[in-house]
Amino acid sequence: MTGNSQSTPPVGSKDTPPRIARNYIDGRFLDAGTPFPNLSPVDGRLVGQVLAADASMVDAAVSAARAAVDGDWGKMAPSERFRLLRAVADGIEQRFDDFVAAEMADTGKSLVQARTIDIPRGAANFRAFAELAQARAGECFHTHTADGQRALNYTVHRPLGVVAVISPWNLPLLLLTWKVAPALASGNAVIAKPSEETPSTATLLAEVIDRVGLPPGAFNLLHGGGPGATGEFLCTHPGIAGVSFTGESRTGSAIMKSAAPTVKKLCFELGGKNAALVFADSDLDAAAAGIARSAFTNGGQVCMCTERVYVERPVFEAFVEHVATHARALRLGWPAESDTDMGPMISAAHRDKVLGAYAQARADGAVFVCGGSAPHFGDSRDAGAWVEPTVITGLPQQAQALREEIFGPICHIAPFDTEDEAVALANDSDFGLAGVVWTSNLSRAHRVAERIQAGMVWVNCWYLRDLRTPFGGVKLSGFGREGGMHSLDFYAEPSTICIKL
Ligand code: NAD
Ligand code: 6OD
Repeated sequence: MTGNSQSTPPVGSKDTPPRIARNYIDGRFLDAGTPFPNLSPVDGRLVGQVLAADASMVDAAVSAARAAVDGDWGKMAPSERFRLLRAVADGIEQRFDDFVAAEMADTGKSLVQARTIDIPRGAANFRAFAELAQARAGECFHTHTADGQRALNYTVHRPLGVVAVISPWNLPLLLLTWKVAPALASGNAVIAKPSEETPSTATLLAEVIDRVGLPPGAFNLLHGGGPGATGEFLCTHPGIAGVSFTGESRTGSAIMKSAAPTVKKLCFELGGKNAALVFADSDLDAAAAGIARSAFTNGGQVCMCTERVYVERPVFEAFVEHVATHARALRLGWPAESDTDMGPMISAAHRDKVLGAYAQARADGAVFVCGGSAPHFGDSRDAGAWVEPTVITGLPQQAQALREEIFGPICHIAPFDTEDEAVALANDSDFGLAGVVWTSNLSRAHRVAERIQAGMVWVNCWYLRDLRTPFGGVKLSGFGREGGMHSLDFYAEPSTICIKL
């Protein structure tokens, strides 16, 4: 998996010059676009320049994508399409080290995480959706009407046409390919817009796709910002049939408005304010380690991260200390060091937002059990976007830190007395993405999991994934589901064909 068989230098590594993230339209990398810098959140150094696509480049990408759907890509035998997608997975693996270096350079995430989660999933997404789309069956009915007519009714699945996929910065390749792979597998032409914070692995993906030889226009990559920029241009464009978006709930609301005049099909994976319930009968060592993992992985910058923890009162105090012990042990280090546990926030702006939430929690009366500020390193990382893993207690349920997504390495822990109270506290949120239950009582596990108003509930684990299962949220956490056939259902519409017999 780690062989770096091609010669391209890793993006933005210390010993290579900064690279330019170019747009990819109609099978060509373009030098056009307005440059903006990509800065490392580790120490503020320049990773590279990014070329933002303007409205005319969005038009060009939509025209190229349309031509691909109407031409070679649309007419290609599905088996050939699936072969190409598997070749993209192979191509990611052949350049595994380049992808890992690029993801670390943009985000500062640890080598271990990039190697074990982000990049393997980039390849796995292409394989999974090639297989699922290949296995997809239509419906078929022999129809006998009351007045004696007979017919054969069957369904075919048609791609939407040109789709835009817009992704965030926290799991850049994983979340972009989670959309690109099923969209292509379903026969759409895709215009991908990664976050402006994380252009590098998307650019490498375009290089892989180019080398694999998808027909020009089947996959296009546009860099740039959101409001009043590339993202909004895509969401208002009449040539785009659907938008799959992952990001903040507020952004989802803005995209809904942009897409409304042209009635685009939408799928939204939005923010979370996820709760974990820890019952006294659980394996408390496993639960504390699991809560720490679910709160601090990727610096708490994962949509399913647990920011609210409710613990059964008899074990509350010991449990708080147990989680804090895990938090204190986390090593904030250089991304490439193998013992680094946690990297920085994605940007100085996001660090300030997270520290602002810490300050608000303090003002609202939170007790800081550990963390609560920016670390001091005494080296160039002091110019980066770091915050300490933080455990707090003592806030009322209405405090801002328990209502709004922080998206940083923090969890608040509060006690509960009864199962009903625990469920009510978990559900007392405008969000409904994920939940976690820790218990060794099997009946309780089923009973409580079913009552949590969230798209995904993990019991005695967290972020254990099967790519065939539905993934998504309720309330402010979005609508529509990705994963398995649910993704394919979004990217293709069934059409019924009725043959009179
Ligand atoms: P964001 O909403 O700021 O940006 C996401 C993407 O949308 C970026 O590519 C951005 O350029 C684009 N964008 C922004 N405004 C736009 C507009 N008006 N029109 C079109 N595009 C626009 O989110 P972020 O800060 O990159 O990511 C963090 C957020 O994403 C958190 O809220 C997190 O919970 C959420 N998230 C959710 C999931 C999930 O599966 N539910 C997964 C990852 C992240
Ligand atoms: O693992 C996935 O498929 C997925 N969609 C993860 C989302 C993570 C959010 O930050």
